[in-house]
Amino acid sequence: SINESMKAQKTLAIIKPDGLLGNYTDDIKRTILEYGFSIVKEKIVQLDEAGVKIFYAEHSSKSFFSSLVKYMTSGPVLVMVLEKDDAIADWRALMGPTDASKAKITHPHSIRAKCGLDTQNNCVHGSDSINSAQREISFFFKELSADIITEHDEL
Ligand code: RTP
Ligand code: MG
Repeated sequence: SINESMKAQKTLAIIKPDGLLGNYTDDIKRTILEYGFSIVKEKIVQLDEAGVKIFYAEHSSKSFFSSLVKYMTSGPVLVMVLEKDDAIADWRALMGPTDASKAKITHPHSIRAKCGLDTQNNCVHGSDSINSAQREISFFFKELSADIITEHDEL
């Protein structure tokens, strides 16, 4: 079928607490749809410390980790599964660089340039690889993890 031949890829996107608080959700979702993604799943969640520590485990030894945990638990987030051809790379490109203050100069049309503030408060998350996308999608949406091997299936 056409759908099968297009090899749509899924990625996990999060509108972080500053994004929800700043009322950027509608703008970001409009941009997502304009760029040809479909929003397969979405839900609002309040993360707790334990959840963030698992979700961002790769950063557990970084100096900014405790600050990141505080930030990501400071309010609700909107979690979405996005789908399109090359969804992982295309969503990362649309978000822009991690440091939103630099994004404003180098990638002024990116989401982080428009909605973010600095290297921590950058409004959105995106999976950075196929493995991350599978792990992160199954972390939030267990029902999509049937064909995915995950080490976090207790959540
Ligand atoms: P994300 O995982 O949220 O999509 O962001 P990213 O790939 O662009 O950046 P990453 O290196 O994975 O960092 C994860 C999140 O940690 C916060 N951070 N704070 N204070 C700091 O120096 C610092 N560096 C990173 C940001 O919220 C970043 O998005
Ligand atoms: Mg990352």
